[in-house]
Amino acid sequence: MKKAQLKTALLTSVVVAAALGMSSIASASILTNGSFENPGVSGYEFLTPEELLGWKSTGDVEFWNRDIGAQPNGPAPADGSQYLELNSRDGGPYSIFQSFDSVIGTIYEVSFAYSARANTNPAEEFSFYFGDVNGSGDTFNIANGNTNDWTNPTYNFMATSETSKIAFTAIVPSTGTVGNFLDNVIVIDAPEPGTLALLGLGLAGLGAARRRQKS
Ligand SMILES: [Ca+2]
Repeated sequence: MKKAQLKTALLTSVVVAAALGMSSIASASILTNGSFENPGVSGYEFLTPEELLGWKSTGDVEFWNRDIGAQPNGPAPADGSQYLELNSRDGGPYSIFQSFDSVIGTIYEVSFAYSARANTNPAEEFSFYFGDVNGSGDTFNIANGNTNDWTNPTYNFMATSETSKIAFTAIVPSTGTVGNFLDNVIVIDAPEPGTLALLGLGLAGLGAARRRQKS
């Protein structure tokens, strides 16, 4: 390999490594236990707020594990082997939420999977909140009529506080033990267009360098 080729190859490696590094940082969720995999349960189990990892809740929630003792009334997990049923015990309305450190002015991408519970009234509904811990954020009411399959919405939000919060709260049903499955809740720093554009320019520059060497 000629010296110039070696230099280009090394430079390419650096840029590719940087790109891979960026993508792994960008894809790491800020949330803890967003897929409801911990603690592992057998079949389905009610968990008290004290038993939850990462999340807080206004009351007991229910974790389902579909690898152990598969249940007939829910879909396969959207991610991993467990998911959450928001309505779990009499009482309610049920809310599960998590706070995380955020940078004011930064855009965060939030995605999750939801499904209505099969074999019940499919007209389920829950609210999704993103904002500061005091509640002055955005709330979306989501009709949840898709049974035995997942719907995967994605939202972008700008943080207005150094501590942000997401929350899911049951609306229909607001009481009772059945309804509103959630899984694979992910919060990431949304990739900034400027960073991607710079990376693109870098790769284009490498291509130009290669073309110059060949000529
Ligand atoms: Ca999961």
